[in-house]
This record gives sequence, structure tokens and C-alpha cells, in this order.
Amino acid sequence: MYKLKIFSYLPNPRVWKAIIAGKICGVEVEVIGDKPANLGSWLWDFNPNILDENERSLEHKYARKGKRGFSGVLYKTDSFLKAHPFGTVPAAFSPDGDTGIFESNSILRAVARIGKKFNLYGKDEYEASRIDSFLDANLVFAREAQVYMLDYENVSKEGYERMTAAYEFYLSGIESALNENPYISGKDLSIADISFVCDFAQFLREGHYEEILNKRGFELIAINFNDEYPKTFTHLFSLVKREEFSSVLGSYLDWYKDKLNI
Ligand SMILES: N[C@@H](CCC(=O)N[C@@H](CS)C(=O)NCC(=O)O)C(=O)O
Repeated sequence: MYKLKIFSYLPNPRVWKAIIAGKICGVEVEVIGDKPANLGSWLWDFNPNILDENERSLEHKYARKGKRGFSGVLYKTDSFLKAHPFGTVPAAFSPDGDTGIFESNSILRAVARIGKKFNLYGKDEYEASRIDSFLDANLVFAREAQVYMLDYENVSKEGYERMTAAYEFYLSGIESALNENPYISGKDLSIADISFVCDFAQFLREGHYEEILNKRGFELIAINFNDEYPKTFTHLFSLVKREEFSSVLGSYLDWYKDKLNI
């Protein structure tokens, strides 16, 4: 029996956080979803399902306007919105459906709290709180990255500079942390590392939009990632080699490894 159910578009690096943690600390995570473009045909609910074509219309009682990342109509039940007041995916639920857990870093925390096989969340309250500090810093970066990645075609100079500043701030903090310790939050692997890997792997995909960015007069923000943040670079690529990560990420970073010949 699963310990956490997640509804989302798939594949989604934010969902990978919970899946990787689940593999490491022995928590069964049930994932339900569909391609991003198909999620507008689904009823977003604890028991999500695909709506018949004739049911999908603005008149549907659960029709809502997408708020972030989705431009069209979405069908979110009242109980979904009660459990998930921000109405976002990934949307996780306790097995009885009573508790909604949102924000991928918090879904990740839930898995680490439930899992007993391996401790990914620090040995005491202080270590756990330090891990939270990295997760918070990660979310600030990830939110800027989300805005940047949703609209490469129209990114403004101001938007590009904001993203550059967020990138430099986050990565210089991670690099400093890794100068002191083998893992982001200390001597052991934690959910801070998992969160970093998933969000940063997604950010690197700006490389697929290099031409578009160049045309707008911008270069890739992560163009010198390996030279400027060598510890962070090595950490990322040594983690993604581990079975728990590679079995989830699959070939996601292969294009980048090919580009750098690593
Ligand atoms: N910071 C959140 C981001 C979640 C988020 O913004 N999800 C968007 C899709 S990328 C969403 O569900 N949007 C619903 C809507 O547009 O109504 C996380 O890590 O879970």
C-alpha cells in the first residue's frame, strides 16, 4: 500500500524529488498523471480521472482558469482545492486523502519523515532545520527559474538579470557549502541534495533554448557552470550516477553530458 499519492503532469522533476527519496528511504509513492498538454483533460482530485470529451467545457462545475504554467481551462474539484488551496501540481495526498501536501520540497519532506529505512532529514532538530534552510533557498531559486523557463521567447532584460542574480546567489551558496562538506547540508546525503539535483537538472535545460536566447541578445546563464562552480558541478554529476537517481532521471541529462563530453 502506498504511503503518499501524487497527482501531476509527467515527467516532472518536482515529482522526482519524492520518488528518489522514496527509493532511498523505503517509501512507496503512487504517482498518477499525464503529459503536461493532457492535464487539461483531467479532473484534478484525490481520485483523478480523465473527463469524457463531451464533459469538458467552461460550463463544467469544476472548470477553473489555469493560474501558473497552464493557460487554458483546468478542472479542479472543490475537495482538491480544499486540500490544495494554491491549486498546483505536484499535489500529494495522505493515503486516506484527508491531508493535502503541496510544494514539491514539502512533499519531499513528507517522504523523508515517513521513511525509516534511511535518514534523509538530519540527526536532530538543528540539522533538520539547516536542511530546511537549503530547501527554502532552493525554492527561491526554483521560483525564479520557473518564471524564466516558462517564457524564453519573451524574457526581458530585467527578467534575465533577475534570473542571473538568483542563479549566482543560489549556486555560490551551494558551492560554499560543498567547500566545507561532502553533501550540501553536512556529512550525509539529505533531501537538500535531492531537491538541488532535480531543480538544477531542470534549469540546465535552458541549454535547449540557446538559439532563442542568443537571438534576444542573451547567453546561457549556466554557460560556465562547470568552471565557476566546480564542486557543485561534480556533486551533481556524482549524485546522478547513483542508481536511486539515475533510475528516475533516465536520459534527462544525457544531452548536457554529451555537450560537455563528460
Ligand atoms: N513551487 C511549486 C511549483 C508548483 C507549480 O507552480 N505548479 C504549476 C505548474 S508548473 C501548477 O500546478 N499550476 C496550476 C495552474 O496553472 O492552475 C512546487 O515546487 O511544487
